[in-house]
Amino acid sequence: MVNYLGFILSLMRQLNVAVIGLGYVGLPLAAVLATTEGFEVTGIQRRSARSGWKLAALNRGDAPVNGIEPDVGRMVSEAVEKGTLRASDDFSEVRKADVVAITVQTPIDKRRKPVLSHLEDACIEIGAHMREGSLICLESTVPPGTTEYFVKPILEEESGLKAGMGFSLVHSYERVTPGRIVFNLVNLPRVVGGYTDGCTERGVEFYSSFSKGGVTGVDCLTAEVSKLVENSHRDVNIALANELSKICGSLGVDYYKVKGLINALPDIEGSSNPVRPLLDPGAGVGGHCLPKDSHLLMYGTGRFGSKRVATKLLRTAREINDSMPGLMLVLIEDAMDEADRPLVDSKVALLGLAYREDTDDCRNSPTLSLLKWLRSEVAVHDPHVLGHPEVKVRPLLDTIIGSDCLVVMTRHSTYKELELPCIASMMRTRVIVDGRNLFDPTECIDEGFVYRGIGHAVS
Ligand code: SAJ
Repeated sequence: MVNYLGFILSLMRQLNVAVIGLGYVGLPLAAVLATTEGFEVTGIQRRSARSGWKLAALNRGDAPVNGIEPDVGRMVSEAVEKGTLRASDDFSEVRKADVVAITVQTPIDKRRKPVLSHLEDACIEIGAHMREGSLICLESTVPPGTTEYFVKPILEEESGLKAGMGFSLVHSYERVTPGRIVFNLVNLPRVVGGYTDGCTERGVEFYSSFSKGGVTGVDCLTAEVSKLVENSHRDVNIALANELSKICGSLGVDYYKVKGLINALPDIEGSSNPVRPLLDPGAGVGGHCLPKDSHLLMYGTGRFGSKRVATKLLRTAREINDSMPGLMLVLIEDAMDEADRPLVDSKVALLGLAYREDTDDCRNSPTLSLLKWLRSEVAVHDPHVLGHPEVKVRPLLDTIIGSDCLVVMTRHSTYKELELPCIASMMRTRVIVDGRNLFDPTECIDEGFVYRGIGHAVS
C-alpha cells in the first residue's frame, strides 16, 4: 500500500483535512489539527438556522463553545490567524481534502432508534466531491455495522470509487468529554478500525501524526463495538452505584462511606484481589454519549447480529439511570413535607442545568427531566449555561434568595465555594436536596437545614 501520508508530508505540502460537522467533537478535532504542523483544515457545516452562526464565529476566530474548555478558543483564534483553519458550508471543499473526518451527530429518536439521516446526508455530499485516494474517517459514534453496511455503500455509489481501492475508510471513535475535550483528544489512546488492513494502516498513520496516546489498528466492526461497550460499561456501573445507593439509603447506611472502603482496596501484586472501584450515584445520567450508546449497541446487534440477544442488563441500567431525576422529585417532596411547607406554594432553586460539571452542555440533562415534573415556582442557575431555549437561567443570588428548597443537580466547581450560613440567611425555608454529594450532610443539619441527599442516609 502506497504510504500516501508519508508521500504527501515528504512533499512538505500541508495535509488538507475536511472536518464535517463542527460540534463538540468536530470543532476540537479541527482546532487540534489546525494547530498541528503540517495540516490545513476546512470545517464544513450545514448552514442550518440552529448552527449556521458557528461558521461566521469560527471564521472570526471565535470558538462557539463555553464552559471550562481551556484550549479550544485559543487554538481556534491561533489557527484562523495563521490561515490553517476556515469554516464553510460548501461541501465542494471536500474536493481539496486528503482526509475527511465525519463528526456529525448520530442521536437516537423517541423510540430509542438511531437517527442516521445526518450521517447519510453527509456521506452523500462527501461521496459526490471526494477525491480518489482520500482517507475517510468516520468518528461519529454509530451502531455496529454502520461503517461497512451504511457508510461504505453510499460513498461508493456517489463517488464511483471502491473502498479499500479508490479510497480508504476507517472508523475511529473519539473519547472526548466536555471540559476535557482537547486534553482527551490529544492524550487518550486511539482506536482505528479499517474496512481493509490497508485502510487501517492509513488511518493509524493519520491519527499517529497528532495523537500522543498511542494508536491501535483493528477492523471497523471491532472499533464500532469497542466505543459502544466502553460507554455501556460506564452506564451500567453508574446504574449499579445508583441502585446500591438506594439499598444503602433503605438500610440507613451512607453509600459514600461504603464506596470509600471498597475503592480504597489496593491493587497489591500477588493478592489476586482485583480492584473494583464503585462510581457515584447521582441526580441522573445526561450527555450525548451514555444515554444513547447502549441503545446503539443493542440496535446494531439486533440489525446485524447473527442471532438475537436478550440485552436485559443494558436496558435495566438505562431504566435505573433514567429514574434518578424522579428520585430527586421524591426527595424534594419528602423534605418539604418534613419542613411542613407545601411544595406547590414554594420556590425551588435548582443549581445546575448542564448535564455534567464545569461544562455548558445541556444535552439530555437530568435537570430538564426534573423541570417537567416540578409544579412549584422554579429558579434555575448555571455558571456555564449562558442561555437555553427552554429554560430561563437566572443569576445565582436571584435563584437562591427567598427559596424554600435548594436542589443540587450539577456539581459545578463554583458551587463548592457556597457557604451554608450564607445560603441559610438568603432562603425562606432551609431545605437542601443534594443530587451530587456537594454538601456535607452533618454540616447541613447542624446549620438547621432539612437535608436529603442521594447516597447519604438521613441521620
Ligand atoms: N455520572 C454519574 N455518576 C458517575 C459518573 C457520571 O451519575 O459516577 C453522570 C454525570 O453526572 C453525567 C453522566 O453520568 O450526567 C455522564 O457523565 P460522564 O462523566 O460519563 O460524561 P460524558 O457523557 O461526557 O462521558 C464521556 C464518555 N466519553 C465519551 O463517550 C466520548 C465516557 O466514556 C468517559 O468516561 C467520560 O466522558 C469521561 O469522563 O472521560
